[in-house]
Amino acid sequence: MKISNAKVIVCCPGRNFVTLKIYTDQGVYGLGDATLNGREKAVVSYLEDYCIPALVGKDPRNIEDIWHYFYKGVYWKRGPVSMAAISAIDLALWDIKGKMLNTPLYNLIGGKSRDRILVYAHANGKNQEETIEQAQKEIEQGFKAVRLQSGIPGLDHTYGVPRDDKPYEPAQKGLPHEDYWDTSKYLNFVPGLFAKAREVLGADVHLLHDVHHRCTPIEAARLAKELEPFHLFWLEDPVSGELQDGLEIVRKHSTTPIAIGEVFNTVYDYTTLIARQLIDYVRMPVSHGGGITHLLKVAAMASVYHINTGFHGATDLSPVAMAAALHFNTAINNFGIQEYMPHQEIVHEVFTKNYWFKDGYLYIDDSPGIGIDIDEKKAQRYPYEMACLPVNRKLDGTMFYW
Ligand code: EZ4
Ligand code: CO
Repeated sequence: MKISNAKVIVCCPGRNFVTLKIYTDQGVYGLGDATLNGREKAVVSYLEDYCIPALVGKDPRNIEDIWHYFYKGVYWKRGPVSMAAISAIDLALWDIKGKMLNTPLYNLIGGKSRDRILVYAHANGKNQEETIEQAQKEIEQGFKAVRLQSGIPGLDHTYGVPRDDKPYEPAQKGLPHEDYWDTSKYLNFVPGLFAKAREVLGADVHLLHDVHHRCTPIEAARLAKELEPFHLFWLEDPVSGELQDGLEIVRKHSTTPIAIGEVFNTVYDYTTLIARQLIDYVRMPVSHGGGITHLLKVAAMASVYHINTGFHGATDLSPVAMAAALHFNTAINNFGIQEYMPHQEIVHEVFTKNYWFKDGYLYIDDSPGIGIDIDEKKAQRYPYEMACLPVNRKLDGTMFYW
């Protein structure tokens, strides 16, 4: 069996997606998600100019060898662009294997550890009241876990909150627009939000929050400590992921669980955090962290330290990545939770959907492989539109983390 060809499909049904399609000489093809929000074209070039020519002629059944060909075999390794490309190749190859063996992906990586996948929703209001109201609506829809992000008094606009009445989508057309930020306003506000949320929503619902890399270690420690009475499911990215020793300071001061890694791309981003038990959840998704092949290793290492998964699942991960994550989550023992931001309807004009939400959980059907298809004609109707994530400045203009 041989890979006969491969191509990259770029489309923008509401937002940009990059999809890799690998064809075989047996008629079966596989799909992988190669979307890197705001840097899509870099991955397209990496795939088209360097990976696809080398893929043609290889036996698609040898997933481990092909993975290492593009990782170990390449001198310039790691980094989000090359790892998004490797991830897409890996997902497409697992998709092919599942289709060839006529079985869903989860059966190839251990079978079912569970029938349903716990997910968390996003409540993102312009102020405390609106955020808690939105959370209530989501709980009424059946969600057992909700992430709270709120507008901050004194700040024009905040991460996680839509600018208008449209659903939240951080990438905007054209060059990056500028957000403004003030950590002390943020730190003064967030504990009160969660105090009120617990009072209104009760003790049972899981509450989460994303700091989005914006605190120094001691600021993050203060926040994690002040949030302790409200028993968060997790506090995400309390410090920038590149500052790993900073987590030690947060850990020393608080028992609030910590989730990190949506911007990570290999196990080497995690080895310190896992082995020193500085985190509780790994967030690196299958579409950025080397696909199924590499995430199996990360999850295995995490499991040794009783650390669970909680994959990134924002709208910039295509339905291919979401379905692949659901197979992964179905199979492994140390699954924790899955982020779930439903795609707009227009996305499913292009991508099929083999998963559905019911009463707080996502379910996936047993179609072979990953189980998602792409309608290329429809994809063509929505051509790529340059869009970027924002940049962030402090109120005095100083460049900051977004
Ligand atoms: O900012 O997906 O936890 N979720 C997040 C997301 C990310 C975007 C970046 O592309 O932090 O909202
Ligand atoms: Co995040």
